[in-house]
Amino acid sequence: MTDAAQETIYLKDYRPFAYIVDDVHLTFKLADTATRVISRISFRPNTDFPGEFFLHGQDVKLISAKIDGVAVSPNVTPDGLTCDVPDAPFVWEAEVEISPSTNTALEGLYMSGGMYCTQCEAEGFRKITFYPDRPDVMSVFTVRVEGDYPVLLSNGNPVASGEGWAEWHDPWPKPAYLFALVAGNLVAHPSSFTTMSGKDVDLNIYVRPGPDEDKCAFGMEALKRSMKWDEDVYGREYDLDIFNIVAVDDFNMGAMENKGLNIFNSSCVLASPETSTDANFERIEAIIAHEYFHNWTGNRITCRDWFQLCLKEGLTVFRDQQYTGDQGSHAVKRIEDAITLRSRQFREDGGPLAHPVRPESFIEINNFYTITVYEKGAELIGMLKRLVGDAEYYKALDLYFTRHDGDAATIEDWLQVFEDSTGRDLTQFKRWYSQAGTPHVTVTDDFKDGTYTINLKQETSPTPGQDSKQAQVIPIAVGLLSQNGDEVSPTRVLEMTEDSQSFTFEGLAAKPVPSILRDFSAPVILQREQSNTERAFLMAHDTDPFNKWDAGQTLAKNVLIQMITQDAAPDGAFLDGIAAILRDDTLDPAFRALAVSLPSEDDMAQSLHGAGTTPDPLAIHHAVEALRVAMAQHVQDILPRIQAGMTVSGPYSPDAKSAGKRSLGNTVLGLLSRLDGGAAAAKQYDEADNMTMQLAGLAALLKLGKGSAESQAFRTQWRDDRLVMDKWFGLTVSMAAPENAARTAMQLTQEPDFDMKNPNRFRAVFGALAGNSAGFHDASGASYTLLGNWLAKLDAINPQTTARMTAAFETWPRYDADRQSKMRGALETLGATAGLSRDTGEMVGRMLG
Ligand code: 0A1
Ligand code: ZN
Repeated sequence: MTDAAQETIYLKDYRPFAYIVDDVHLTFKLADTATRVISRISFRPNTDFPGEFFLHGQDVKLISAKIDGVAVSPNVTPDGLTCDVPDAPFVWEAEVEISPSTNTALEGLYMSGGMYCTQCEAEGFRKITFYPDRPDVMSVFTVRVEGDYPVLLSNGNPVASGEGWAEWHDPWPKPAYLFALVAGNLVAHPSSFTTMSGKDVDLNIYVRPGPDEDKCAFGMEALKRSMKWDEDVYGREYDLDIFNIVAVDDFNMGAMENKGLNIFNSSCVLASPETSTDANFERIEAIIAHEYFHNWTGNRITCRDWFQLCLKEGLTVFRDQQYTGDQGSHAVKRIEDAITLRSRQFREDGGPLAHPVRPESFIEINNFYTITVYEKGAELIGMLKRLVGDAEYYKALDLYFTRHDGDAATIEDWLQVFEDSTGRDLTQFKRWYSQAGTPHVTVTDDFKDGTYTINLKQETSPTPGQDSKQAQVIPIAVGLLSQNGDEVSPTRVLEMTEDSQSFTFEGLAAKPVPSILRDFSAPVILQREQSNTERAFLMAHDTDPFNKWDAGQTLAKNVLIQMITQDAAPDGAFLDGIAAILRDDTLDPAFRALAVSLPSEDDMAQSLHGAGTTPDPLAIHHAVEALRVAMAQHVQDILPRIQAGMTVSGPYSPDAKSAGKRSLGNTVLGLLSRLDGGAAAAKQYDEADNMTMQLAGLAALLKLGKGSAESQAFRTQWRDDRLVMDKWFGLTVSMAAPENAARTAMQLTQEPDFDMKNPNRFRAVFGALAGNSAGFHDASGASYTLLGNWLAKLDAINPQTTARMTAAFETWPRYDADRQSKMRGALETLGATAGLSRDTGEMVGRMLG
C-alpha cells in the first residue's frame, strides 16, 4: 500500500536504552535551508542493559562525527546511525545540517511566518540531530542559539546572551520530546508570578509585532490563574525562573508543553473580544492550563515509552477539566465533557479505529494522540477518584509526585501508587487501560415490600484485535426520586464488578424513579426501557444536573428516532419539557442552553446505528430541523422575553456568567430565526460589538440559507485576521445545504487565501466538511471524493495532519451499502497514492481492516 516502512512496534518489546546520557550541549547556527546543529553529548554504557549504540536521525545530513575528539565514520541509515563506541563513558560530537524552511511536515525545526520554531513530540527531535529520541532517555540540556534575530529562546533559564546569540540551561533532566527552540522577530507580552514559596517567575507570551500584540492579555491572566490553581489544589509549584509561551500560526495540534517554553497554535492562545468567541476563550483558558499542568504531569514525571501516553495526557486532561469546572460551573463542564466523549470517543470506540487507552502496538505513534487516550484516559482518572474518594485521591497524588519525580513512569507505577496509598486492589480496574470499546450497561429494576432492586448487566462488543471482553469495574452513581419529585435516596455509588449484578435499596414507601449514572460517573452507554413520560419527569425533577440534562437528551433522541423511523409528529411531552426548562429562571442560563440543544446529526446516526437501524443522514437532517421548528413554534410566546433577559450590558467579558447568558440568548436566537425569517439574527449581526454575537447572528442567517450580504461583509471586515478568516471558511462549509457542501468546500479551496500548508486553514474547510453530516454523506459521494483527493495532496506535505483527518471515514460501517462502498472507495484510492506516508498508510489500513 505504501512505500514507507510499516513496521509495528509492541509494548511487550520494551527494553531500556543501552546508554545513559549525562548531559547534552547543542549549538544551533540558524539558516533557512542550511541550519547547522552541533551536538556534544556525554554517554556512558548502561551496564544493566548492554546493547547497540543506535541514535535516531531522520532527514538530517551528517557533516562530521567524533568520539572523545577523534573523527569517526558511523553507519548512517534512513532511520539513524550506529557506531562502534568505547566500553566506558565517552563524549559524542556531531555536526549536522537541516533545512527548516522546507519542512512542511511541521515536525522537528521548521519555519512559520518568518520565525523558527520546533515541535518534537512525539518523535520530532530525530529530525534535528542524531539522538536516542525516546522518552525514557532523560538529560540536562544546555543550548546555544545563533541567529540574527531579536528573540532567541530555548528551554530552562537564560544563561547569557549577546548580539545574535543566546544560551539557555535547563537544570531539569528531560526527554528530547520536550526540547524547544524559537527564534524570530517577536515581541513579548510580559508579566510575573510569585510562587507559593515566594519565588518570582518571569512570564512572557511572544507574538509577531502587530495586531497579535493586543491578543495576549487574556492568555497571560489564564496562565497566572493556572499556576495558582496547581499550587492550591495539587500543591505543585513552578520550578524555573521563567515561563515562556510562543504563538505560532502553523502547528499540527493545539499546543505543546516543552519545558519552560510552551509553543501554541495561535488559535489556542490569542484572544480578543472582537475576534474570539466565548467558546474560544473557554478553550484557550483550558489549553493554557493543560500545557502548564504538564509541567508536573508530563515533564517532571514523564512516560517510559509512548504506550504510556495516557499517563501524562489522561491525568493532565482530568486536571484541566477540574480547573475549568472551578472557574465556572462543574455541572456545565461535566455536560460539555460528556458531549465530547459520547460524540467523538464513543464514535472512535465503536468503529475500526477503536484502541485501548493504553494501546499495545502502533506503527506511527502520532496516530495515537486520540480522543481515547486523552478524554477516555481522563475518565479513568475520574472513576478512580470516585472509587477511592477525594481525600484518598489527593493523598495518592502526593505519593505519585514524591515517589516518581524525575522518573519516566508507567501505568503500572501509577496504579501501584494508588494501591499502596489506599490499600485497594486495582487488578480489575486495570482492564480499563487494556480493553477497547464502550461498555453497554443494561438496567432493569423491581420493587417489592419496600425494597427496590436495580439489576445491572455489562457487555462490551468486540473491537479490532479483541474478540472477547472481561467485566470491568464500573462506578455507577444512583439516586432515587419519589413520584412527586423528592429525592428519597441521595446519590450512592454502586461498584459494579461482575457481568451481572443486583443492588438493593431498603425501606422505601413506594416504587421510586431511579436516576442512574449521575454526573456521568463512568464512560458507558446506559440502556434501559423507559417511557417518554419518565424521561420528561426526570428532565423536570432530577436534582443531579447531569442527569436532568441527559434525560432531555435521551428524550430528544427518542423523539427524533420516532420521527425518522415512524414518521411520528414531535412529542408533546418533550416540547412541554423544553418550554419548562426555558421558562425556569432559577436555572443557570449556560445549563438551559445545553438542555434545549438537540443532539448533533452525527450523534443521531450513532444512536440509530446502535439501535440496529441504518442511518440516513439526510432524513436525520430533516428531522432535526423539523423538531427545531416545532420547538420554536411551541415556545414562541416566551422567546422574545428570554432573549431580552439574556442581554449582557457593559464591556464584553468572557466570564462564565456572561458567556452563559450569551449562550442561551444565541440558542434562543436560533429558534427565533425559524419564526421571523432571520430578522432578529440580521439585527444582532449589525449591532454586535463582539465576535460571539456577530458570529451567532451570521450562523443563524446562513442556516436559513440567507445572509450572503452579511457573509461578504464579514469576509471584507476580517480579511486580514487569519483566525477570524478560519471561522469564516469553517462556518461557510458547516452551514452549506447538504447538496451544496462539497461544491462550497471545493470553491473555497480556490480562494486566494486558502493555504493547504496551514493546518488551521485546511481543517477549517475540510474539518467543517466532515462535520457537516448530511453534506459529507450526500448520496452523490462528492464529499468523500473531494476529501479523499485533498488528503492525498496534503499527505505529500504534512502526513500528520492528513492522517488525523482520515478519521472522517471511520464511520463507514454504519451506513448503507452504497455509502459504504463510496467511503471505502475513497479510502482505497487514498491508500493507493504513490509515496503515501506511514502515518496515513496506517490509518487507511486500520479503517479498511
Ligand atoms: N502533548 C501535547 C499535544 C501534542 C502532541 C503531539 C504534537 O505533535 C505531534 C503536538 C502537540 C498536548 O497534550 O497538549
Ligand atoms: Zn497534553
